[in-house]
Amino acid sequence: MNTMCDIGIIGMAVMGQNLALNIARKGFRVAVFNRTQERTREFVNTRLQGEPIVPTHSLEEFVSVLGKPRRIMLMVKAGQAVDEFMEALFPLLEPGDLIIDGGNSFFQDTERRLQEAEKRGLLFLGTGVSGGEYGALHGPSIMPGGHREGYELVSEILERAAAQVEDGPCCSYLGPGGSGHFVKMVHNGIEYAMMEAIAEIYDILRKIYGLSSSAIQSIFEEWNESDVASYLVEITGKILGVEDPETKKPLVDLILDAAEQKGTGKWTSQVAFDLGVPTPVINQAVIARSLSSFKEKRVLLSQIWGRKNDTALCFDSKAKDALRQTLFLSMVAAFSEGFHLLQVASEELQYNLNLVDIARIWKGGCILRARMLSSIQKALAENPLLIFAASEFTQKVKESTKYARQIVKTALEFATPVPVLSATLAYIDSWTSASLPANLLQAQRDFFGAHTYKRIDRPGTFHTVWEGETE
Ligand code: NBP
Repeated sequence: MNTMCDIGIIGMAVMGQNLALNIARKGFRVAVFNRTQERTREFVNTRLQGEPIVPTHSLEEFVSVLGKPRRIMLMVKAGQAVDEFMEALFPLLEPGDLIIDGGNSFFQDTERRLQEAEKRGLLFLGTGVSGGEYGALHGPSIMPGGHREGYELVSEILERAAAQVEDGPCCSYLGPGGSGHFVKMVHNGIEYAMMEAIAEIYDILRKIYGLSSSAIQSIFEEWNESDVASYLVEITGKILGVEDPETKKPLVDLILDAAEQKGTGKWTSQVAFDLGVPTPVINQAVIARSLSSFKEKRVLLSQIWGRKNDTALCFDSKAKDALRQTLFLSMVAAFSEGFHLLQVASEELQYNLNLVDIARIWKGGCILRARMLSSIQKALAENPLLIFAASEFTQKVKESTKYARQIVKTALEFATPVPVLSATLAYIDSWTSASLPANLLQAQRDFFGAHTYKRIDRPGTFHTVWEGETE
């Protein structure tokens, strides 16, 4: 019997442990290693139930138990840890061996690492893994990019470990270079936007309509059977139902309202700016997290402003429907921005991405999984400029826009900030406006900087002396 391992995983924190168990339960033999040995020991002692998992205690031992060509997956903290492990692995590996970085690495780091691996004759895959702890164990969405020959070496393992949906495993080779991590970064940007949209709807429900957490819980549970059905709506319902064991209050009411972030949302916005792709909904979600983190200053200013949270509106089924339609619109806008960014990146960075396939592998296992992804697959197959403009969506988006205007207006009247919901409207209204006030911007630019402008009534480039000569 071959006792060599089919794959090795480095990094035994939550993701590495669960992925190792998942792969082993599919019948593959998995070697594991962690910088701090205690973590490996604890994993072996507390979680193994006869799975074919081989704990190792040095990198040399780890490499020695792997079948050739060796397949090694790093599930460590993104950044320096990945570089350190790669440096340590290089002298132990042979040409044709494969390193997979399964963490949330920045795609430009992945491009660099791929070249470093290539110089040594090694294969490299930068692979996004979405689904958190549960997904890693039961089937995540896996987004690999890099050397195609590398993917061939692990396709069977990754595709069997991935979540399965009606049209296949949620894992597919995405493209060359850092494309896998690029797609995962955009996935996280969309995730930020959807989370913030849900949070803003929750805020309206509790502050303007005065609903309790348990009443809001029922609404999200109901919505999870509708056009906004998704993992994030589902977990929101569950979260709102959890009681703090000590105080017996809803736990969510006791959590400090200061959001943290690890950077993938910010990278999405930064890259979108670099590529000239408008992503206001995602950007506002990133900004909302940063602003929330200034808790003490907000408390001080709210006292100076004399802000009170008087609830005033009566909640009824019309309001509930309008809020659902508003959430639907923000979700579609977030996906539109994300797929637009992927489309432009695919051309600019020569990733040759298959957007329909990306929508498919997001349908299961990952944080973005949502009922609307089946419609998004169809919309993308039409190859529209933007998803919300595809025939699959136009009518419904137009309809939802009317409701979103009412909701955003109400929120503004009550000074309840809804940056993502209002950015959603601004995004759709801007894209569907034949005329924007950029004519005035061009005039201003020409006034102070002689930047020139174009006219609508004749070709050419023009400059005007807008007032008397300055010299
Ligand atoms: P963490 O991101 O918390 O990283 C912990 C692991 O990194 C441990 O194995 C730790 O080893 C190792 N590590 C660190 Br920290 N610094 C190191 C260094 N300088 N050298 C060597 N090893 C080092 O783990 P995670 O939450 O399981 O996530 C793993 C990757 O997957 C990350 O890139 C993460 O962004 C990504 N991801 C996470 C999730 C999630 O839900 N958690 C979801 C999707 C993707 P030690 O035990 O010796 O400290």
